[in-house]
Amino acid sequence: MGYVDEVLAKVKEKNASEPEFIQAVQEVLESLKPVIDANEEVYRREALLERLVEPDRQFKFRIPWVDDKGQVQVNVGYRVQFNNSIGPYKGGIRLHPSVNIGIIKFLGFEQVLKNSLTSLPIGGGKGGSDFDPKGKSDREIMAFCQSFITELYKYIGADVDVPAGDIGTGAREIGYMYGQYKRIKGLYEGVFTGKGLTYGGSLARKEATGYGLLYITQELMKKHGESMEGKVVAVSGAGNVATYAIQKAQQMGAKVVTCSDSTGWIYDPEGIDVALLQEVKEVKRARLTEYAKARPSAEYHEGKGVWTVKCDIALPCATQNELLIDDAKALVANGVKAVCEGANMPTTIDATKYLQENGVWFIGGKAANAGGVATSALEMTQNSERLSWTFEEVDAKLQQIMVNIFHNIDDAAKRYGMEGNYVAGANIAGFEKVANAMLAQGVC
Ligand code: NDP
Ligand code: 2IT
Repeated sequence: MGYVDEVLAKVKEKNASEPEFIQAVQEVLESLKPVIDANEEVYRREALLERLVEPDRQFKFRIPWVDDKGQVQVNVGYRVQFNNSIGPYKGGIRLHPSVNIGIIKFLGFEQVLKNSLTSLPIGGGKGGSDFDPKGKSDREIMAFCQSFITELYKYIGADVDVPAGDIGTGAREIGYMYGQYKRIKGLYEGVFTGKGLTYGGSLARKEATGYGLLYITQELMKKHGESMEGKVVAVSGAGNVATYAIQKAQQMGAKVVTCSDSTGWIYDPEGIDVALLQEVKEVKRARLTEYAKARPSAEYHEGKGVWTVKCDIALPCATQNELLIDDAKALVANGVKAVCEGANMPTTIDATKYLQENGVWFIGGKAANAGGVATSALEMTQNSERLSWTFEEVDAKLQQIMVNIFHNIDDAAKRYGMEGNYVAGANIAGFEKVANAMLAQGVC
């Protein structure tokens, strides 16, 4: 058995109850085979892959908080510090009832390679809780966030581990978490990113993941002699990533005809009205039925269905494993040209292979959604300098970073004879930098 297969077999055996983690590792290791084969002796001796797939450390803790009825509630919190060979641990905090250690580990593992691709000095980590922010009052959200940080503060710091947003964690939650950290530590430091603009946040961070997704998609189209102008785009999700992906796609002249949340989806043949979507989701925190009520051109459907719509470009921006093999078949049958992942691991391994085998240009999340964390790193830089850059400055840097990522992953795939396989290219380019840093730093 080759080194990759041996390590993969061990990962499967040791983490049998963590299917998402196994999926993430499998996708990466299998595509790294040519690189590993070329360096097998050194990597084996150094146990490089065994070290890469085992987090540096992981924390699990109780989060007690009091709801509006006076009832004590208990949630579980996690932080996985995966790898800090190229910079402090960096990655978001997910608040969703589905959160467990396997989900946080898969996200942390992907974050290591994604952060490497940004070319900025950030390692990988991820955290979260099974707390469900839906339907909670502001006071309940604050009580939860304060309790979460009362435990987490021990493990984070501006040069140690810098959390940010993810599903269920936006500016409101980051604000409460930052306030509690500052209160306990007595330190005003850039320990979170995605902060409010009045206390150290960066302009364009809110937009960055969605905008970055479109900057790389545009570069992909350009390589294939196409542009975004006039393209029909299907987006899933209706949160932070989806909203700003839709906005930027429309600024580029495309028409986005769908969005979705966990209960249903919208088909709006005239193009999604972003201002209305922001009002429904960011201000009212309501369901997409409210969007359909206010927009005569929109149809609302219960359940899943975004990928059944005819489109040129599909951008999954909701959550993991939301684009399955049958969705991939429907997209191909409808003539999709490109699929770029705004979410983390939204496409299953078989669906990814089907899309690639049928000539669809596919960029995985590690590259395609790296604009969010890249801009987080720019927020860290601004905090260190005690300066804030203009929206245009940050946006221009983001654009350059995404264009560079595209060319790096394209080149990496070419170097190993896999031209056009941007998934392999991203895994290889992300891995090379981390692997070199790990080898240079010795056994640790
Ligand atoms: P938000 O919480 O803002 O939005 C998530 C959206 O996805 C909501 O519309 C939500 O619907 C939907 N969704 C979540 N879980 C499910 C589910 N199990 N089934 C169906 N729909 C679901 O999160 P973000 O936009 O920040 O994150 C979206 C994805 O992008 C995630 O995979 C995240 O890890 C990834 N990502 C985020 C970055 C960021 O900067 N925020 C950066 C890079 C990647 P509902 O409201 O009904 O739950
Ligand atoms: O998945 C991700 O890259 C994020 N949720 C953003 C992480 C960050 O630190 O900005």
